[in-house]
Amino acid sequence: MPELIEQSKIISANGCGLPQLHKQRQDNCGLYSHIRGIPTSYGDASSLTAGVRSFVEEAVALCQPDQVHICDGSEQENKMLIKSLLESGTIVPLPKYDNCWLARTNPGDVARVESKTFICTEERSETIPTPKDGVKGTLGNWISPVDMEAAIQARFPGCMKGRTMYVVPFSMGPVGSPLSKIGIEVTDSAYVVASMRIMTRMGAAVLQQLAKKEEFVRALHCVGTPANGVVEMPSWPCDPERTIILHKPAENLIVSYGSGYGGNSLLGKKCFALRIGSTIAKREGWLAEHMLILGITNPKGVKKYITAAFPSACGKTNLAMLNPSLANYKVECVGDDIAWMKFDSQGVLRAINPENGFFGVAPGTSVETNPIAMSTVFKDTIFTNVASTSDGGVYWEGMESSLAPNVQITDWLGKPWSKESGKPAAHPNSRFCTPAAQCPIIDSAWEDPAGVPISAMLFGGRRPAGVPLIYQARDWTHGVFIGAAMRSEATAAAEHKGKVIMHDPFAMRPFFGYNFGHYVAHWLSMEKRGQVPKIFHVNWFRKSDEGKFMWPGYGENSRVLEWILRRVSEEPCYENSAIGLIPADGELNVAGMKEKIDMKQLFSLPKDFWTQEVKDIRTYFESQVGADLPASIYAELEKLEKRVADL
Ligand code: GTP
Ligand code: SPV
Ligand code: MN
Repeated sequence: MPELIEQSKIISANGCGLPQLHKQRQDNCGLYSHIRGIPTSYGDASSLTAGVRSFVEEAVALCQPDQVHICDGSEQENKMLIKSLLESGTIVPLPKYDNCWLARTNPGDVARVESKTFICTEERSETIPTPKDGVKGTLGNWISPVDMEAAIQARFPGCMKGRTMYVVPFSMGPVGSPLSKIGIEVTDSAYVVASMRIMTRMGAAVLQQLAKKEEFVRALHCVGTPANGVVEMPSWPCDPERTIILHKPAENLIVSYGSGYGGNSLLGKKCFALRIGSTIAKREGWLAEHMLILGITNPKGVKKYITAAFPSACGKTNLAMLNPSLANYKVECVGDDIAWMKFDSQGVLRAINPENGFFGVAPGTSVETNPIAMSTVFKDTIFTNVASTSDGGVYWEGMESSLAPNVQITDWLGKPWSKESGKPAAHPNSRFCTPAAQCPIIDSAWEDPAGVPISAMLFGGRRPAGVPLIYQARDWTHGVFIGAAMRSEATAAAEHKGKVIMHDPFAMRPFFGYNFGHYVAHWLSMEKRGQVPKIFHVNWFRKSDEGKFMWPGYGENSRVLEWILRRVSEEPCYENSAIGLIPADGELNVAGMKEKIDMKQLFSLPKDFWTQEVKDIRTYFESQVGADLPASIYAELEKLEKRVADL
């Protein structure tokens, strides 16, 4: 981002949505104990670099907080934050565990809001492909610079009156790694600060790094107040009606208003690491993806790293922490949600996890399904919207077996709960926010500034019908096609209703920072830049006619990873199928499985299903992406259509 310093001048000059202000003189003692006349209640304003200072000054003038707190990331600061969160009733203690807290949000603020998330560019076509006439685009939302400015002016002036503005310096990736990037989030939510401290490298070290090289993404966040001035739930202020999440890639700027939840407010995550990140990656020739990163060692001691892109709530955290059922395999975790990948000077694709923690789906996490997560989250963790127990612990769907007898359960809304309630105790999108370093299988190279070398990439989603457990792409272009054609059942991670099968290309549909057609072209171009990994598609979620999962999943997925590793080392353990390479008869190791697996059904390719599938993919490509989709992807679709016709 070498142009950023230049941009910071431009931003100061033209306001970029924040009013233009005059530089404030430092006060007499030489310390910046005021910022534009507003006292700093914590931290040292003189530690701010010039660009950060001018961003904060603009934010102060716009939002008019009562005081400014400059975060240093210290233990002492965290204690203060927790104390204030307890006082406001935002969190309650969980005395059963060590330094764990439970936040209950306003029930209107429980997930990302894709419909209120916008990318701002001069031209609409830079942000989204042009859908066919009369078709509503589903590949992101565009906003013009004028409308973005108006949206800010309608919400932000004076929005922090009576509140504290926190200045959060954070690094995505290890501080100082050549693959890392820095952000400054300005927020009025102590919950966000405490969560950013877990999810990113946050505090004084980041400011010191900025002093060496001043490049950073600006992120402004406010929980907001409803237009009628009535704060429904003082412990969780928000403004769901007017929530808006804005990104301006040309200025590396994020502006988020109205929600305190997850990806809406922890701006380092989806807003920076994926939306803004993907635009930086396009410019600089690398990839910013919604992918887990894991290391897997086979019984011979050979270790490979794999990434996998599954849509939200489709199994990334679970796979990243896999406890292999196959003997003598070892999985280690580098990251569970986001991968930044770049070719090194040898042409090897290397990945870092830009995050520092896991913001994981709680329901379904259990000692049976993800014992590693269960041994990570009961220390130094902030839980959000899970249920609580009368013995000071947490509870969610899936934890039945670890529930102590005679405990009373209080659901995520704070109401008494029993199995007979007929509603889930924890919100389906309830989460744990926990430090990655605590994960017992965290990879020894997870903070390696050079990243880890990637041998294979997986795409996958929730496909109850028609899609087999595993297949391999024939080559890179075919693999990119598979990513572009991905579909999955909707989950609770966003505002979608029901179990509809949605297109979710590359598991990035809610996270593209620029036109999806151009994104596919960028992916295709990676093949010219270095050695590209092999690409696979997996589906743990195929169901039988009786509606049961045909594959047990979780630890048993190690069997699929074993086949992938064998393919990475070019073992001829495959056969051709209409959709790609699948395990040859007997080559997927199912020896010793508890369940009897109907392999024929699991790998069947019903002609009627695939005929409809290729039709749907064509309709989707033609109506949503049109001419922006590279011709070679249409050519892949044609090849698939021909093979499906021969089924
Ligand atoms: P985000 O954090 O939203 O990006 O989600 P994620 O992709 O990390 O999903 P996660 O691993 O948290 O899984 C979401 C849900 O899928 C949980 O309820 C899991 O129990 C369930 N799940 C994960 N892996 C499997 C599997 O192999 N089989 C089955 N049947 N369910 C799974
Ligand atoms: C997702 O929805 O993919 C998440 C959770 O990882 S959030 O941080 O809310 O985006
Ligand atoms: Mn995610």
